[in-house]
Amino acid sequence: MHPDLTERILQHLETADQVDTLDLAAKFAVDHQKIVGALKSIQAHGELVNAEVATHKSLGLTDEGRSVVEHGSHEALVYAAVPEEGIAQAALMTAGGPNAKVGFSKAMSQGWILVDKTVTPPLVRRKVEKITDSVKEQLKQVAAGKGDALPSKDVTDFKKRKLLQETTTKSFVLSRGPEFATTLTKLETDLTVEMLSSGLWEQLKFKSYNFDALGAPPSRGHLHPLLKVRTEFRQIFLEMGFSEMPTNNYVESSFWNFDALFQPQQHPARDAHDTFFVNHPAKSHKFPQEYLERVKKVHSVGGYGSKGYGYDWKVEEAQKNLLRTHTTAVSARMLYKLANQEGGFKPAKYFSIDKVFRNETLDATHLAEFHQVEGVIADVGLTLGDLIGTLYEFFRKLGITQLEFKPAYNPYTEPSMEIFCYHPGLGKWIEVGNSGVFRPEMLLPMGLPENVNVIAWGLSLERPTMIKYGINNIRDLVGPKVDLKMVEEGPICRLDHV
Ligand code: FB9
Repeated sequence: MHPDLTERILQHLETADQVDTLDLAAKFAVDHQKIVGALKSIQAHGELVNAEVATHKSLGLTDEGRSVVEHGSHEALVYAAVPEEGIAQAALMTAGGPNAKVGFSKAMSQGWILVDKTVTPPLVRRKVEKITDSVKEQLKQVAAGKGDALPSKDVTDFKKRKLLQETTTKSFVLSRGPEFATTLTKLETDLTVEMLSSGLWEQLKFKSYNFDALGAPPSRGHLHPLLKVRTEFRQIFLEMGFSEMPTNNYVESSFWNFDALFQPQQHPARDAHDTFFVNHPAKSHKFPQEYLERVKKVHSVGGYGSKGYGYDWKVEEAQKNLLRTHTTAVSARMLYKLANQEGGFKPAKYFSIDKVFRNETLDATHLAEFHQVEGVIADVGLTLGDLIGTLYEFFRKLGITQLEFKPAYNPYTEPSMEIFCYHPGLGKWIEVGNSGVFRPEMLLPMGLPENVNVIAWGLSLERPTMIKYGINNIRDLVGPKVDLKMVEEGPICRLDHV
């Protein structure tokens, strides 16, 4: 919008009682939209002009109509394609251009050409020496803005042939308004104390409020994708009747992290190259003493039908503090409590979603810490079939229906299974977790009844989150190099519950 355009319009209205914005566009040789823009600006300054909406129907050329003006009508092109010696009709359909079929029938009805059937094959020949392409001439009239002169029957025919089209243009008929002026006064946007105290406000004009304006989005926090996916997982567990375990202790004793799970003290997982040991405090000293003795016994000489590992179990090893390597340490604590609670054992379903730490080789998808998602069910007579059925239900709620299980080994579960699924989004099979039935050597020293089995499974939170949000490198999801825009703009997480 030219700033002087508003004043040129107002000056025009000083002498003209009314004017159409289309005429102003022609007069000022500017696009009509610029006139409309200037009008909106004038109207924002008050009732300087009246503006009545006007609609104009006009004839306009279609793209095909413009092609006829440039190259000639379809019938004229067909006539021009007929040589002195004549031409087979099939050949003419090619030589006569993209609209040869329409052109042929129009040229025949105009008497410009004929079909000579006295020869074989029949040939199309010219019937007249020369033609006048009236269609082209009439459409040139429309292009020159003289469409009103066309006979109505021709207009109807050209519309039917999609050479002409009605166009409706909206414009405004302007006239001087009650607050007419030939210049725009500056609109104030703020009412100040000075204006009020001096009384100046009475001489000023104020910009009207725009109640449709959107408010400035307040700056606010944003949930990290991991937390969004955690919420979805938590919802699934709650829907399935699971209760969340208290996982607010990253530091754990080796006793609960390993010994309680019947993991032998020489197991490589307990080496410093796999586990982060804590120096301060280096040791835990408070354990349920009778339970500790039963753990010591089952490791060293066995019991409950097991022959144990046959080594000299040391409490000093069990006292060592570490950063928990799995949330199964928390599950062990919960199962011990379940076995020894007031009123005795009752069936339970627990879950946890929290950080675990492993001193492992780092790569694009693995850091030394990740969030483990774990589900645990304790009940009388549970079987591997119950575990498989529970896994199908759990993953169904994640949008996954095709599962496969592969026998695996864990020190604390037997049988154990790796879980694989066909991931529709990735279009391939992927590993999605591990699972198993806790061993009697783990459960019976806790004091759980002999007929109680505990099934459990685990997976990570990072892998599904990276897949869901299309992140390939774990360092783009967590750590100091994360682009906070990713956090801010990440969509809400909706797992495809099926
Ligand atoms: O999460 C894993 N993969 C996964 C999970 C979900 C997913 O998308 C959802 C379907 C929509 C996509 C992928 N994995 C386990 C498999 C692999 O990523 C693996 O490379 C990494 N694993 C971690 C441990 O690696 C050191 C994932 C983590 C894991 C593995 C096992 C357990 C927990 C976490 C366990 C357990 C367990 C077993 C028995 C009893 C109790 C707990």
